[in-house]
Amino acid sequence: MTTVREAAFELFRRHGMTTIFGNPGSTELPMLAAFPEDFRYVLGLQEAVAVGMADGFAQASGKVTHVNLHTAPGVGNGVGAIFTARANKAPLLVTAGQQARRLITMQANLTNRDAVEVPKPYVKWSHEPPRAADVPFALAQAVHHATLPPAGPAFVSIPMDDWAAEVEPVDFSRQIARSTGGRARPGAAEIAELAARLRSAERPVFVAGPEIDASGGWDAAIELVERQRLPVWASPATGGHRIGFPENHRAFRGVLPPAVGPLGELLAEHDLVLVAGSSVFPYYPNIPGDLLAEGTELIAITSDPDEAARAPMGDAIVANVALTLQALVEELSEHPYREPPTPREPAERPEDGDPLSPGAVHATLAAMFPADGIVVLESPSSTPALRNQLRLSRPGSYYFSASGGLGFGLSAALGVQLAQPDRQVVCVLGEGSAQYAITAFWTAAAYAIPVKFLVLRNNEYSILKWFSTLENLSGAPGLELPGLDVAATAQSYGVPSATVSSRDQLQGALADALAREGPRLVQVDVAPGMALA
Ligand SMILES: Cc1ncc(C[n+]2csc(CCOP(=O)(O)OP(=O)(O)O)c2C)c(N)n1
Repeated sequence: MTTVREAAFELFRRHGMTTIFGNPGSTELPMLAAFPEDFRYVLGLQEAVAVGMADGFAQASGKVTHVNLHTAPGVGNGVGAIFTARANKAPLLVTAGQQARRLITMQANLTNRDAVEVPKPYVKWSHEPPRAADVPFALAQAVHHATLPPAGPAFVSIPMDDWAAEVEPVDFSRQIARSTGGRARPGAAEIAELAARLRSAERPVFVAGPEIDASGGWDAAIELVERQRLPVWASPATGGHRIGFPENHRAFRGVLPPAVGPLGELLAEHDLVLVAGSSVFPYYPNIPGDLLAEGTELIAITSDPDEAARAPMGDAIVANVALTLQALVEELSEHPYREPPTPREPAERPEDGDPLSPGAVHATLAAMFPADGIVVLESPSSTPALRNQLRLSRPGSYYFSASGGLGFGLSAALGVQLAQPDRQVVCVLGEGSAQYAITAFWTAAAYAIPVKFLVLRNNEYSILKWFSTLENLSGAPGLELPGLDVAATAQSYGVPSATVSSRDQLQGALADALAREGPRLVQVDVAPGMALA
């Protein structure tokens, strides 16, 4: 006979899930005891950090990733990060310990009451197996749910006495031998029709969404855009958790505004909008206007049926984004007469200012950014400035929280770096955002994860002040953040840190951080306010 524990670890092995993120409690010890040597456990000191690290690892490795949480309070701590992982379409197996079966009904201490209900709105599947012997099968199902499109988290609650129970080896072998694939091609007729609409459009435009990168459609998107001479916009930054098109390409125009009115107006000059790999659209905030101008048509390509169904306008093709773009490329040759778009201006270097402007900080970073570097970004009021100054242009170079939930950036950066050890991860944070996952600095130091952190300190929640003005709201408390020192905090967790205020100091500190091994942090004092360039 095989134990649940042996069966589960064999299942994890078969799926390449040998890195487990987590925060343990007594309900998880039976799973973790005698931890196999071919597995690696990455400890987060709070569950939101463990989930965020797993999210970054899953996205940057393209593999389903296991995060193990402590019973009810641990799952509760992790829920905000699970919500973000769902928005990011990160394939996660989320497991949590549960009280021993015979003690659940009497609600002994640590019982996770109605365990499957808590994460339910934010996971694709939530389950507590009815029998110990079902645990490996439930884990297998969760892995398939997590990876099939749209990818996302799936949850299994596991009573702590199940691990030692026995399973039928035959059933188990059948279950772990299964593989599932969801890279669906669009129908030939759909492709022919879309190609014809694209060919005959007068002023078409391409909107590049995060799923281009996640599906491996980067080269096909470039080929299609070049052949058809399309101008390109990135989908709004609000839901754009990855970059879908090289931002230094001559066809690239910029990042779409996220609110209904301005977005509709910007697209009004086009008769056909082809959206690839984005919802239509991750709107925010509520600035009313026309969703789309009279005379503008829209077609979206997405692997997510929910995105296709909930779009307020336009047609949709539900299929793998990369395969659909490749099929379009095969169908379409060079457009015979359309003019290629004129390249936009290079980014202007904003005035340094005193304190430094966020744009000047990002221009400084851009000048020394490693060619194959990766940015993990959570610096809300400087997001547009970073996108404009860095103009990232390689696949897998950018990760951002699609849900808007903070705490993703700092933790995900560690997961991304673990998944991509040969590329330098630079994590750009606001000092307010850093607080939501502050204990991740300990993991960075303890596991020598060589992320370089750049923290912009403006002593306030700048973006919330900007939103207040935009929405004509005044008098809100709680928008000032005096006296935070992320450098001192990170240093106390073991990450060598520096604080700078001038451009020369910033240049020196960044160069030093990039040249050294291990994690390093540079905190820079910046002027408050929204930075658009
Ligand atoms: C979990 C979570 N709590 C609260 C918010 C609301 N929120 C959005 S941006 C922001 C300010 C972040 O501050 P900081 O990182 O200093 O960035 P700045 O706005 O100053 O650029 C807050 C609190 C959120 N998005 N997520």
